[in-house]
Amino acid sequence: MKHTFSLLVIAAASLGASAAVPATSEPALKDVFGDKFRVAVAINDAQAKEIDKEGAAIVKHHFNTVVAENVMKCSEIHPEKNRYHWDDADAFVEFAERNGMTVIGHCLIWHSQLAPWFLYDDEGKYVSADTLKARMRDHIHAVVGRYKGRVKGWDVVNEAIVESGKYRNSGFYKILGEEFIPLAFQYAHEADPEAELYYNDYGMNVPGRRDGVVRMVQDLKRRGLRIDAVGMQAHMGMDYPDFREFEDALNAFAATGCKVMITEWDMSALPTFSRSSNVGDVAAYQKALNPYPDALPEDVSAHWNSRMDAFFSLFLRHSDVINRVTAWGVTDGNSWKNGFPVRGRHDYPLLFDRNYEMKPFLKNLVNYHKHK
Ligand code: 9MR
Repeated sequence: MKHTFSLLVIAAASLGASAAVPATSEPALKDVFGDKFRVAVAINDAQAKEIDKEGAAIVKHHFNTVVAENVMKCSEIHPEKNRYHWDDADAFVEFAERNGMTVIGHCLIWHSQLAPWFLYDDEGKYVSADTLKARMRDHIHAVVGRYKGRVKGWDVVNEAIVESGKYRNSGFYKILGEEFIPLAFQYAHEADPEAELYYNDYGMNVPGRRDGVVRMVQDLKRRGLRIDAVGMQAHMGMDYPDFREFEDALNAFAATGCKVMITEWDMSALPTFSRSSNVGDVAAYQKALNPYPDALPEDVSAHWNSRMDAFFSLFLRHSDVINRVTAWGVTDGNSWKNGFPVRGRHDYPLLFDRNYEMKPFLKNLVNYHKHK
C-alpha cells in the first residue's frame, strides 16, 4: 500500500510543472567539476545532428567533451574495404567544434562492431599477418588522419584483455598475436603525433584483467610507444563492481604513470540478469526481466543514487590521476542498457532521466560543490 502511494506521488510530481527543473537551468556540470576532470558524454547521431534537441541542449549546457557512441567504430566508418562512410563522424566532430567541445575518438581496433570484411580474404579465410597489418595501418591512418588536430585522443585498442589477464582470442590476436596492440599504437601515433592514445576496457576491477592490462601497458612503455591513459569503462550495476576492487584497479593503472579515464560510466538499476534464473511462467519471466517499466521504486532509486554518489565522490577524490569522466549516454532513454543483456528493458542508468531532468544524487553534488 505504502509502495503504491509513493509511486503515485512520484508520478504526480513528475507531471506537475512546478516540480520539474529543466536540466539546462541547473548549474553546468562542466563549470562545477571542470577544474577536476573533463566532463564528458557519449552522444548518438540524433544528438550530434540536433534532431534530439533537448538531448543536444543538455550536452551543450553540461559537458565540455564528447565521444561518439557509435559513428566512429570500424563497421560504421569503414563498412567496405574500399569505402569509408564519413558523413556521420564529420557531423559529430562539427557539432563538437561548433560548441567549443573537446572530441574523443572511439575506437580504432576492437573485435566487436568490426567491419565484416576486415579480417578475411575473398574466400572467407583469415588474411595473412602482413595483410592484416596493412589493413590496420590503412584504417588507422585514414581515420586518425582525417581528424588530425581535431580529435584530442583516441581509444586505440578496446577490450583486448579477458578476466584471467590473458589476451582475448579475437581475430586480431589469432592472426597477429600480442603484436597487434603495439602495432595499433604505433600506427595511431604516426597518423597524429599530437593525439593522446588510450587503452580502454570493461570490468577493469577484476584483478586478473587489471593485472593483465597493467602488464600490457608496461610492455607498451618499455617499447617506447606512446600511451597516455587507461580507460576504465565503468559499466556498473547495483551489485558490481566491488568498490574497493575498483579503487585498487584505479590506483594500479595510475601507478604505471598513465592517467586514468572513466570512459563509459553508467549504472544499471535493474537486478543483474542471469540467463539461468529459475522463473516459472512467462508473465513472471517478463516481469523479472523488466521489473520497473514505469518508474523506479523509491527504495531502489535511493540505493542507485547513493551508489552513484559514492562512485562520483571516488572520482573526485582521485582527480589528481583521473582526467576525464564520461557518461555513456545522455538520458536514460538513450542507454544501450535498455537493450542489454536482453531487449525491451526499461533501465535507469544515466545522469539524466527520460524527462531530461538531472538525477537527485548529482543535483546534491552540484549544489554542494558549486559553493566551494
Ligand atoms: O552503446 C553502444 C551501443 O549503442 C552499440 O549498439 C554497442 C555495439 O556493440 O556498443 C555500445 O557501446 C559499447 C562501447 O562502444 C564499448 N564498450 C561497451 C559499450 C556497451 O556495449
